[in-house]
Amino acid sequence: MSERGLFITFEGIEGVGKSTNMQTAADLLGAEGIDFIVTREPGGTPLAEEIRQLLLSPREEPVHELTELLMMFAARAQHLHTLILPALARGVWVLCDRFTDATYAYQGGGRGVSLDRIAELERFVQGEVRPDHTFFLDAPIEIGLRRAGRRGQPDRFETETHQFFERVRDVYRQRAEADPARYHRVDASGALDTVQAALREILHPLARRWCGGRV
Ligand code: Z5A
Repeated sequence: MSERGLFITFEGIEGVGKSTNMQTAADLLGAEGIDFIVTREPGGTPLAEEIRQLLLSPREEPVHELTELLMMFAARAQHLHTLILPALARGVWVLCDRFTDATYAYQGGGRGVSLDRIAELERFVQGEVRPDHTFFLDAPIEIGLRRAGRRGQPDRFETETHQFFERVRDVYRQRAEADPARYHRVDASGALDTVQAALREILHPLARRWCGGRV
């Protein structure tokens, strides 16, 4: 039986470089001969991507924070149980752009939903499943928003206030500090090659150890 793959997530405020650095991680795993998939939340399966569209589209009707929360977890249930867990069971690594830490940060920190309520849904949808490692790419809000601002039409989250993103970042930081075994905080404010080097320095030993355990 193949060894279970590792579940690696990338978190941080928008524009910090999650997608860019996931590509760096993918290149490293490819060079090590590790099978992996790259996916994202909300989304990752056709149904979950449809929910993503509903969540991100700007709309006139105000979206209640509990509706948003439940839609995040509805997409996650589909993604986790039909794509992520089967891949991990086959010995495939999963690189995921955001996961439940984003719910604590955005719906909890940003929207003010109780963190206990989020924890209840996390247990309900995921049982004991948590990412094995989480790269928390951290940079001041101004930097993330400036990088993200180079793109087109803003989505429903991108129009939020500076204070909203400060609360989001605060929750990420608190969670990262509370569990240093899982979270790897990477300073994402500097030049891209410096950030990529920091990421490789953490990921490379994990990949080597996993490959060693396989032989
Ligand atoms: N959301 C939620 O509320 N609750 C949840 O549970 C989940 C999500 C799962 C969609 O996420 C929204 O869903 C998200 C939170 C909410 N909204 N917000 N905000 P998303 O992940 O699809 O959207 P995003 O965070 O806005 O992704 P992004 O803007 O694409 O950011 P990124 O992936 O971190 O950045 P990037 O695309 O890699 O880089 C942005 C630009 O900066 C690009 O031009 C890069 O070349 C450049 N870059 C990257 N790194 C550097 C460095 N180091 N130096 C200079 N330039 C750089």
